Amino acid sequence: MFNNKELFKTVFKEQLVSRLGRSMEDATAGDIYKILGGLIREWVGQEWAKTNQNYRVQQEKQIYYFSIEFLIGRLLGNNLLNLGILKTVQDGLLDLGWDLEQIEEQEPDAGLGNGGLGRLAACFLDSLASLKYPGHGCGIRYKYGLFEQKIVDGDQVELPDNWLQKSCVWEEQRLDERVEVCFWGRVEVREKNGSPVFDTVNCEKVWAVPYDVPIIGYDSSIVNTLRLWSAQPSIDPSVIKSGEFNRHDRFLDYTRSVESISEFLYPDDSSYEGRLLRLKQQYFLCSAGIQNILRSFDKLELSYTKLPDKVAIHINDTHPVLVIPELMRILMDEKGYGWDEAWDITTRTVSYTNHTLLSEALETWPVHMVRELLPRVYMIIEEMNKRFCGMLLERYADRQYLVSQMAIIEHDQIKMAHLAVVGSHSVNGVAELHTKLLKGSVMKPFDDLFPERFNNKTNGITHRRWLMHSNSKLSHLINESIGTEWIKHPQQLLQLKSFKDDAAFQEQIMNIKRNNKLRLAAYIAQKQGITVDPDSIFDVQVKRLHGYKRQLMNILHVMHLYNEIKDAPTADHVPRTFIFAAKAAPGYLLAKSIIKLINVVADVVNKDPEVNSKLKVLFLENYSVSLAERIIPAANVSEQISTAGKEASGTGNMKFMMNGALTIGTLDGANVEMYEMLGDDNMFLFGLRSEEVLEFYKHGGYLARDVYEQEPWIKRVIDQLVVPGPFCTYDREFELIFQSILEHNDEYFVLYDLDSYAKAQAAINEAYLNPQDWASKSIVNIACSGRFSSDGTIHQYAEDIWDIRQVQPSNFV
Ligand code: 26Q
Repeated sequence: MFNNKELFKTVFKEQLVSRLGRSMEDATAGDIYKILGGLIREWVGQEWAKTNQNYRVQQEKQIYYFSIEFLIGRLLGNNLLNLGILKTVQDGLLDLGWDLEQIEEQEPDAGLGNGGLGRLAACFLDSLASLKYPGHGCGIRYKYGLFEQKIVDGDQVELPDNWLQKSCVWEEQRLDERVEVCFWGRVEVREKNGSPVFDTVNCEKVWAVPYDVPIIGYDSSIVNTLRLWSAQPSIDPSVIKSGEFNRHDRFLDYTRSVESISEFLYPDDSSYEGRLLRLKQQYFLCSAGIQNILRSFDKLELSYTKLPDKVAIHINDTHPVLVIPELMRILMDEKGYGWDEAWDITTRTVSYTNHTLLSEALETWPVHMVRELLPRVYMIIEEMNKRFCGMLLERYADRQYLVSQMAIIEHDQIKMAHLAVVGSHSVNGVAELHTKLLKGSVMKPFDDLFPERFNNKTNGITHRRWLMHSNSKLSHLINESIGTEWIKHPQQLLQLKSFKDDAAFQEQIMNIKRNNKLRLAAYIAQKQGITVDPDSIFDVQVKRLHGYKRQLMNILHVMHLYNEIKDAPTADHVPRTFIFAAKAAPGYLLAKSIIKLINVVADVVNKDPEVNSKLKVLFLENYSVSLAERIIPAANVSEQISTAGKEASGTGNMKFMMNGALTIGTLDGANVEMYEMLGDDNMFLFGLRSEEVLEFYKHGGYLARDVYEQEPWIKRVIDQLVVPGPFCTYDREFELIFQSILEHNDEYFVLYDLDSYAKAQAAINEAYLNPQDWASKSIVNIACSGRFSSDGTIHQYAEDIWDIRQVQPSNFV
């Protein structure tokens, strides 16, 4: 049906009538979306069932990717692309009077994540299915995704993201596969055949109900599964009769507390209740996921010692680390294994990725909290700690300090990263520099102890979503120039290098970019009523708002440009449009005041007729996957300006590169590997190196106040934060920002790097004045970006960590 436009149109119209009771003439865009999504979901059902059946029959080893976040965004466009039916559907709908793009916009973003870590999980699922690997996601079906951001008078306001309101066309509830998860209770020990047996009594039971989302591979005939768990009350009628729920309000309390488990991504953790809820979420995911894996494994009728041959479990940061004690618990308490055997099975099955070196993001949980909520799991963690410390004591008899430094439990806190390293067979960082720093700093003693465990896997992005879907014109131009082999082998994009000096190709590249800029300009005009000049440099910084990402440095530089223009209004300036989008964590006040500052500066700059033909500033609200897909193809300049050593990898950097933007950046995260390919000719580097930053942290020697006193233009912009003037309406308006720099000595070296940043920005202006040269650099960026396809990353995980193989659907029964 989907390969024949006329047939598609006929079926589509029939469905519209039979399912919705609507004729084509009366249908809304929402109706069209619903019918189209439903049709596709049904159509992939066959291949979904076939994939699952064959995985079962052929007993292929499966990888389960556990993540507290899956930032998958919209699925319609990508599913059409991967199924190879985009064109038929697009043309068919056009005949019926509808523009596919408009239909795609009907789909709410599945915002089940807040940034890089969650988006990486989504890119990995796309690569797994496209490369025919048996790999699935395991996550939580949050009722509300990451908050919707509104900007009101320059301030961020958070609204709930009720993405399921209109029901999700892709998901399938599988009630028959629900499992029970237990909280609280008390552990009782009894003896059976001379061995202790542990029972948890009086626990609170919760149903974990799976909702499956098909993950469709690109031209692969593989449909893998993202299984999202939802919490529902589990009430045994006998319990109600027995009187425990004789009071209606207690029943309601229970129901509320259960449903809250899968209600919000990142519950507010400023209170004890909030933190407890987060811990509940983590265990809920781990326990449901592990029970589910073991249930499938049971069907193979193999010994559990064979589990690592059939299953790999990967944990995306430490949030799902409780899979380790949970697997131990089931193997020992339910399957009858002893500690050593269970430990061997568990560690050979689990692997772990670290995504951050920031100390505030390294998870710890108070012992009492885990002990109360998960008494049996706590006993197992305690035993792990005891055994591990015992081993350390023997090995490091002369260096006892290492024992407390490496312990899993210390000062009544459980260190989840230590638990992850000790309980898994592989630990990886997400870019070469990050892995080097991980091995050399926070994880140093672990790397000394288990050197074979540590490895690097540089992140990647799916070129299907981030190039083929979001920038289809560029994708088609590439096909015309180097053929289509790059689609399956993205490293082939390197062939584009031979076009870098081809004037006709350069012009085509620049035309596509200009069209993308016009499309973004139209969006901006519609949303904010502001016109932007498509011939200005579109300079973009879009990512979570965080001190280390240094959006502040960017906006301080913009304030400086404003000052320069005001000082010499008739001087020449290369016109620039600075575009920001970012969400700040609701409780992160400094980040919120940076959002406010950006909005204030935007307002001043955009309204000043002396300035606004040369400089514009936009803050686009509610940054999300779909907004990223609109913004990134339109960028000329990509801002990747984190304090060196702080950004584990970054993945936005790769998306911009793949879309032909030039990067202004520090030698941080994966920027280092981009630079290795691009060199000084094709990237604008500036700022401190990570070794220098570390040296300052260790030995001091940096005083932000010195820079402030010695560089007049910097003093001027810093003062403008607190002295009434163009950007500050009342005395000390941006005091928080001012203090973070001068009182707290600029933790992220914003002032230190500001001058070198301004010089790199000036170099960009120079380069932009030569359009051929700029186009050539842009082409080299696209050509080198294939190295950062998540396909390459997934092949490495598959081979080095998971030991899984690509399947051949042609052999499917
Ligand atoms: C930790 C403790 C308590 C509460 C929350 C958290 C928490 C939540 C989310 C800690 C970290 C995160 C998310 C981290 C993240 O997104 N890291 C990014 O991962 C990307 C993929 O590897 C990298 O490219 C980015 O550099 C990294 O910042």
